Amino acid sequence: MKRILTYGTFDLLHRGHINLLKRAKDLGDYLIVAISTDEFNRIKKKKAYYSFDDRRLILEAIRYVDEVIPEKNWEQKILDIKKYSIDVFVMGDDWKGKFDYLNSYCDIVYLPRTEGVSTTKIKKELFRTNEFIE
Ligand code: C2G
Repeated sequence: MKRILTYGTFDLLHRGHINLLKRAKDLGDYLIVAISTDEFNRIKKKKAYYSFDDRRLILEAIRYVDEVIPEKNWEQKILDIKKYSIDVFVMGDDWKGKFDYLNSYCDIVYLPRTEGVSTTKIKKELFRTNEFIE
């Protein structure tokens, strides 16, 4: 059984996230997603709208996702790869090269990001439309 691992905040879930998760799952048989905790998002300087528990509930409901674990720090990836016997580490290519140091532990795959959608873009558009609600 080929085991896949990916990391992310996955806030305000959108088609870019789903495309990533689908393609990651297509690379193997079992997909583990490490979701950034609220505390780690503060370190990443990312403010998630949904709490870790909400994001975990949402990710666990996705057909491509087999298991969700917490991402608490930048340093846990090697331990996770060993602990979960990971064959392939997957990230969107906005991270291209950043995790090549893991290639002595498993295969590394960077998948093209889905253009035209992002959580930041969603938040900006919501904020802008809100301005015009009477
Ligand atoms: N993604 C994508 N296309 C988009 C937006 C996101 O393919 N339009 C991918 C990202 O490349 C990432 C995953 O979806 O692989 C999750 O995106 P984020 O939640 O923004 O993840 P990030 O905050 O970059 O966290 O240790 C790694 C970090 O936790 C990654």
